[in-house]
Amino acid sequence: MTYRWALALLAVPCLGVGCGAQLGPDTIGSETPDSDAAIDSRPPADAAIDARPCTGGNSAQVGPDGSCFVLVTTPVTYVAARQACMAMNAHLAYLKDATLDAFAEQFVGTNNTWIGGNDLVTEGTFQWDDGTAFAFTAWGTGEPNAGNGGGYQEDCVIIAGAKVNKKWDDRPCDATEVANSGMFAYLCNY
Ligand SMILES: [Ca+2]
Ligand SMILES: [Ca+2]
Repeated sequence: MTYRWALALLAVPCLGVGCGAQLGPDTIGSETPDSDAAIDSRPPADAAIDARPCTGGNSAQVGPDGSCFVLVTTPVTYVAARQACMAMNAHLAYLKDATLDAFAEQFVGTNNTWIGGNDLVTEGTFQWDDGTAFAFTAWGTGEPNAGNGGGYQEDCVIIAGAKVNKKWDDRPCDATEVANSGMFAYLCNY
């Protein structure tokens, strides 16, 4: 399986009960936690995608790993954000180390912004949309708090740009859980 195909499989929408079953050992094994840093070692077939100009959304900027981050400030649900990133042949951003996270926190400004993490498969166990577990984290104080102590479901992760200290916060994935919540800007990466 080529890396490119592995990425395509990993990009299949995967939310809710049974989601994990779609990520077989092959696809999980093909994306190690460090693979995002290995852009230079990607095969030629994938290089063409990464060679695209870094443009799109409301603003776009090359990150410290050389990949492209695209910020869209129109508030949408987590699923809609994921699909919008896929439509630009990208994915919601995985912030797997402090350098990437610091860049992303600065880049999103004051926007509360979806990144590609959630605990939809197992409550309390967050993972990136590529199936890798959270290793590095940058939770805000008291987060994740699962809806202020479990009062409601908070299963998707934002950079809380509207807060002074930003950092990560689990929030409802859509507006069905809490009125006027669950719709945020989003950060795509490719
Ligand atoms: Ca949760
Ligand atoms: Ca929270």
